[in-house]
Amino acid sequence: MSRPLTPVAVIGAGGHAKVVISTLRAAGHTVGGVFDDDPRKTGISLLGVKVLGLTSDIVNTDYRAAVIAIGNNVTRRNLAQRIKVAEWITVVHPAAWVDPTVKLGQGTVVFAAAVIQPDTIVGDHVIINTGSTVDHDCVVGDFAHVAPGVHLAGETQLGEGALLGIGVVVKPCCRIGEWAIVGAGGVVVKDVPASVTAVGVPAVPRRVR
Ligand code: JB2
Repeated sequence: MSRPLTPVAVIGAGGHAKVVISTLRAAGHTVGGVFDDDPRKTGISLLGVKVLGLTSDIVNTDYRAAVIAIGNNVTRRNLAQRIKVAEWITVVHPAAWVDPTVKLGQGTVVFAAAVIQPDTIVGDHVIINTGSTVDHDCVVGDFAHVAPGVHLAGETQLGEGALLGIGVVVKPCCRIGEWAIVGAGGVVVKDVPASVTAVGVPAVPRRVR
């Protein structure tokens, strides 16, 4: 008989958290409670799960497993560094396809209808959002976000904290640097340097942050 999964704490009480809760449930987890640093959210319910307190309150609970459910990449990184839990769990929706050769880091979420193809490596606390595809031999850095409907062709590399907005398409073998952003609908046909925001078709650098 398989061991029941331990209840999971969700960190963040916004829109992204709703999708994370839904994905956790679809994957067979029980969501025990939500934590958020906005004190006005304490006591509200998210998909029937109560916001129990601030993130600093987690240490006083029995939750051993948690997932950070905040879309902002910098915030996710900062919280991952600050909060101590026994396990950051990795969640894959049962309606996603992740090839068995793929490596997924801790705290990473893969939403419904996403596809990740062979020999791709995905880091920690990454969001592979609804209906996105990551083809073979890609590398996706820690804290990156692949938004809904993004298509990453084979052998592309996405640096730590990079954000690909909704509907972005990336040509094979392109490299997108750390903390770079590609705006919604952009088509990447050549490398995007670190910390640059690129937009358009083809995507061109607009500014350096
Ligand atoms: O710096 C922070 C911080 N900033 C926002 N530290 C901590 N501890 N918490 C923070 N938060 C909390 O994250 C806010 O109190 C709020 O409850 C939550 C963010 O909620 P929001 O609905 O604004 O965004 P989201 O992260 O849930 O969703 C965004 O990202 C998703 C990927 C939205 O853009 C969604 O549309 C998107 N799908």
